[in-house]
Amino acid sequence: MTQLINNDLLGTQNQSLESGLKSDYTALGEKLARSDINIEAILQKAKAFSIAVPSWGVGTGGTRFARFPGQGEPRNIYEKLDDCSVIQQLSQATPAVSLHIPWDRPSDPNELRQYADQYGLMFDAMNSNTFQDQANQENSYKYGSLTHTSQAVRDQAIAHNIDVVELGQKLGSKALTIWVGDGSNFPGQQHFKNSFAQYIDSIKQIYATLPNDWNMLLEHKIFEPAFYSTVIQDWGSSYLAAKETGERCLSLVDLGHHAPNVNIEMIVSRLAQFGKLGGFHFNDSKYGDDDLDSGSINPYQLFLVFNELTDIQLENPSYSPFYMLDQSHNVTDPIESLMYSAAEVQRAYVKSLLVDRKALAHYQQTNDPMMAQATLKQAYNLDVEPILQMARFQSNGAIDPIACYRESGYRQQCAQARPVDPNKTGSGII
Ligand code: LRH
Ligand code: MN
Ligand code: MN
Repeated sequence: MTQLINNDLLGTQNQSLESGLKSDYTALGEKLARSDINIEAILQKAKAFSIAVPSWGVGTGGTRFARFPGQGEPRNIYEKLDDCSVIQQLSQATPAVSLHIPWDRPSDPNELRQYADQYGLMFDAMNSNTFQDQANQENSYKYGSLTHTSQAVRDQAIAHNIDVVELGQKLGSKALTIWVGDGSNFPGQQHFKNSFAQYIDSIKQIYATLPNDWNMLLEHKIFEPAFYSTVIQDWGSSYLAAKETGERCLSLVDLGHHAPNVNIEMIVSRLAQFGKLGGFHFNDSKYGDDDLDSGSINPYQLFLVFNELTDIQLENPSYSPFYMLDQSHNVTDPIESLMYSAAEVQRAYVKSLLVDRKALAHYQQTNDPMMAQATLKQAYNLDVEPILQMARFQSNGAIDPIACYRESGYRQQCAQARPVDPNKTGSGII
């Protein structure tokens, strides 16, 4: 397998941290044993955890006002995969990449698959894009896509999604994620019922062509780019559309796509209870769709989301929604941020495994809110870092991925090999 970070460097870095890690791990194991928790069983689950990296996340994003390109940014999907392979090599938690089409459209899908293969990378859910006009496209998405008033525009958007599925099949993907920005900026601009009916009609046509082993994931978002109304603005609209469409059509929760203070963990529970929770875009947010690194603002919320997921998995161990990161970097090195985020999501998962569920059920049953929340906090407050580090170490990743990455000089090498494109220094998103 091709590895872009020198393995000798990785080995030397790990060696310098190994004995400290072993004592921390032993100490944590002893502490957990006092609560009848076997650290080895938790370690195995941590090692099995994985989350997909968004192809667009390895580039530096922009704001609506400006874009400051990072050094050595990937210029095409192959260079994006190079960066994703580094994230996987060091974090050992991100074996798959989620593509966005047409941003990542390969001229030869087989060649792209082989390129990913050399790194041991796979392709996770495919994302379609009908929120932007593309070159040589007959109709504009200025007033919407799958929900548009014009049948011709809807047909174009439907055809694009079908095309993305066909491409995804060649790459070994198993899901299509649909997010549309369709909506309106002014009261009265759009007929609520008609636009939703048009959306459902459009996705049914896409669903009809979906391979049997694929899922279709509907991603809702409260606002932006539409600022008055958005057709798929909430989990309710997403659920209704998914339910109307078919069994393999599910809802996807992007953590940043809700109003501040919304109880996202309860949305997770509701969708799962009715068999419609299909996947996640993990990130963090303080105000809106901020696309900040996972766990950087509200790690407790992330833990509470995983607390629900672990609860569901106890009943249904084979339940495995699609996990993806979706973040955008303006001020950090995207590789560092993605490695850090993957570990934060993994940390929330591991902590959720430590919740004393018997005790929690008892406190819920006996209406003891103090002890119920203390039971959750007991798991949340544990420092599980030695488990995460050991999981990476035993899987040939880095005990300290960011230190190892910085030491490798990978970014500096990319800066040499990938000079900044002067046409991409302007303003605007992505
Ligand atoms: C929309 C979104 C969606 C897109 C991505 C670029 O805000 O979260 O997932 O595909 O950003
Ligand atoms: Mn998203
Ligand atoms: Mn978003």
